[in-house]
Amino acid sequence: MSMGFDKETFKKSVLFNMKNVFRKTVDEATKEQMYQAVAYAVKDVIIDEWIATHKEYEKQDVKTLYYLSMEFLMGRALGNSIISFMAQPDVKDVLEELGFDLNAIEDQEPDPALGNGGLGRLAACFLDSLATLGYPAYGCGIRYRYGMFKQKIENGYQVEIPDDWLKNGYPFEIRRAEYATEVKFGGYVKVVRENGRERFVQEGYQSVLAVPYDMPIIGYGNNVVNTLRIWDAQAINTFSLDSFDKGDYQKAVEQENLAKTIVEVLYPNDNHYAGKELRLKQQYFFISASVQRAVKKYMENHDDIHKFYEKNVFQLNDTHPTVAVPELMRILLDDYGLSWEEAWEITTRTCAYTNHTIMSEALEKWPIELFSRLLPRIYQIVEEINRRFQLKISQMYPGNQDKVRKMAIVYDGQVRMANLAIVGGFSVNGVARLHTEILKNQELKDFYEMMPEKFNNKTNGITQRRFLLHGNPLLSEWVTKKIGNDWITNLPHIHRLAVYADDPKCQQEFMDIKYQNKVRLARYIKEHNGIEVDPRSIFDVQVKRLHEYKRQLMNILHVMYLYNQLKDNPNLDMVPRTFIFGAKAAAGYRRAKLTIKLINSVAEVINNDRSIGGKIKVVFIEDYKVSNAEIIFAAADVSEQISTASKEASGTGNMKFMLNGALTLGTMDGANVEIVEEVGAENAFIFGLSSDEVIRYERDGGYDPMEIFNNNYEIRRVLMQLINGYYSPQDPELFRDIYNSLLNTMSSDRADTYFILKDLPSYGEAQKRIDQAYRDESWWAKAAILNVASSGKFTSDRTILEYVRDIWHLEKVNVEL
Ligand code: GPQ
Repeated sequence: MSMGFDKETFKKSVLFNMKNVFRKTVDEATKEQMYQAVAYAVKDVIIDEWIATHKEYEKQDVKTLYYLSMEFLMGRALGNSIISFMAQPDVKDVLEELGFDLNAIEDQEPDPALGNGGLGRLAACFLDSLATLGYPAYGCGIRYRYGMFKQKIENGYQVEIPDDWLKNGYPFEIRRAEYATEVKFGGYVKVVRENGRERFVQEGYQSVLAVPYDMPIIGYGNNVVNTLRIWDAQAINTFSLDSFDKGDYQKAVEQENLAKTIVEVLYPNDNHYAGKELRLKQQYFFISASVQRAVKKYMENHDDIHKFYEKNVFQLNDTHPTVAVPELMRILLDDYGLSWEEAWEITTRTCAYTNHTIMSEALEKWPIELFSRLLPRIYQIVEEINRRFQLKISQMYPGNQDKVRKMAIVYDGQVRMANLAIVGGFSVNGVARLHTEILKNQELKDFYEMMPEKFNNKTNGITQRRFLLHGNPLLSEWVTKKIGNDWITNLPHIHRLAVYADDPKCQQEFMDIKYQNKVRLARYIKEHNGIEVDPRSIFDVQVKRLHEYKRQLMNILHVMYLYNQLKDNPNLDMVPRTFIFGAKAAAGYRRAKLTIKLINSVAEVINNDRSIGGKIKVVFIEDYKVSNAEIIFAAADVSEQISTASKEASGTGNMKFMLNGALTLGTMDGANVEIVEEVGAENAFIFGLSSDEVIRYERDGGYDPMEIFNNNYEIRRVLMQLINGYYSPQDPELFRDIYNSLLNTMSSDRADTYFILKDLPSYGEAQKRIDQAYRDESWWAKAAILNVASSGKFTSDRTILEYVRDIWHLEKVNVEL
């Protein structure tokens, strides 16, 4: 037990908070009120540690990491917090004494979904590991009024419902009005001459007040509580406003509106840049507030701004926070009066950039017109960074205009944020070995050649505290019984499980646990989808954002193929299979949404066809999110990681499945490569083109999907079913766009951009191998246990230790009570 948790005190605290917040006794309380009262009681438990942690940081004058991210996909806090101060059994008891079930109470909490997918969830895992390892760190982000939308499926179509997560208040957060900060937009830059020097002042601007809310990030069993600081926007008091006094009523109203709209909603795009003005406002809003605050905090205890980088490091989570580079420059130049050279030295020693994709549609390129209108002073600084950098290019590569064209920061009417992030920092990292190699050798080749010392790899990881300890209590207890509990903070030790992989009794125990977890998921599916699934069937799962490169379409085309085989031969010898999908499509991504409709249409036909004897079921789980993900990973037999090789930077779901004993069905892409390296190719099902092959086809051509269509009867049959109304009798044209995307070269893109037809035959082969392998239960159990046992590398604790060692150089802090 840590954190001075005491069962009786906790119980009193629940009763006290129930009375104080709701004026109720527990027997009058709803489950939702009980959740709130328990959450406040949790805050009571950790508040002293939260204070003590920051006292200790101050006392030791530590170096601090600011993890700057537009997204933090936290998931629910309650269950995870209780686990962190190691009081789960006691809290469970207390609630039972009060007549409540802990699981049901946890279910009352809305998932704070301030993120889209992998990138936002990675940030959340990193915060968990940083606190658990005892490193001083802030997460800095936006307190979106509406997070990731809730997904309903109506008539097979995705419908988006606003996520009003703050509706009942969020008990874990604390508003910190004392740190409110002004952020300025628009206007123009005036040059004033002051004792022989030029000074730049922004005038005629609109501004908003950034107000931070802090959420506790609780380390596991170590008394450390870090902070996720998310910024809300408020109008600057309109009546003391200069422009209002001048009668500029219009401007006062505009500022009011700006504040309201700026944090209104998370953009629901994953791996996709939409170029919206409001998005750039969001970026500058939270970056300006975070950077201003970091500088102020530093100067409260130090007197030399020149050494800022010794005590502060900014990690940019993709290019979204890249305005941190010119913003820090602005503060150093304009507020502290440093020279350009001094400011640049500090900035480039403070900032570091993580790249999360090579997908070109994700590249942020802001039109100069928009950028300079919204951020006039920042744009000036970017122009100067660019001017000096272009000069450097010309010095290094005299006369080579091609280098300038490719590497310039401002070019062709656009501000290229990735180039700015690379030039403005001291580190550039990819998120899996293969991804980093592709960055160095293809996407960022010119930068790598010019500044190889900046480039490094940090293979992603996940927190085992949420995705095994919390999400899979049965397996968790089993692992602990076998090897002790230090895997919770030292995942590589889970390798000690390997010796049990061959033991028939252990295999049986493992399969029983998997079965119980499948029953739990089946119950969830029955409750939420009304579909019955058989927990004895193979649970074959693909859950992740819907994107063409992730190839959910290939998965469902294969299901259509299998169904055809079954219709031809109802006695086909196959292990019953439940194909489970979960995916949100960006609201404006039409083909992705149509793919959801296709999956549901196929499900409708197959699930209602009695003639196939229930050998295939297809389930689309509504509203895939962190809380149901925990249940899904625990129940999976097969983990579908089937992206076109080279396209998935890393993937992190793949790691969560592995940790829970699912076998990977995947391409040699992203972190799959390293997963296979750890567990052995014989314990996974690998198929498809390699990244080199994909890149070669993309460069040289030579792939014609029509050839496959013409020569492969089974594939042709499936494709024809997309346009003959087989799955959409009322509207045979419904899936024409999907058909076209695979075959039609009339569109501007190459047909079958993601090599779905090319990989489909080898995918089908791999699926057959799975069918065969599952029949040998002992083999399967062994392979599954070996997957769990080999997952040690993929803890985010390891990832964080590597960031600390190579990039951040933080010191571990001990918090004694
Ligand atoms: N990723 Cl650029 C996102 O989730 N959203 C994005 O906008 C971008 C990347 C993912 C990426 O697709 C996965 O392969 C990674 O595992 C993940 O970031 C974390 O690095």
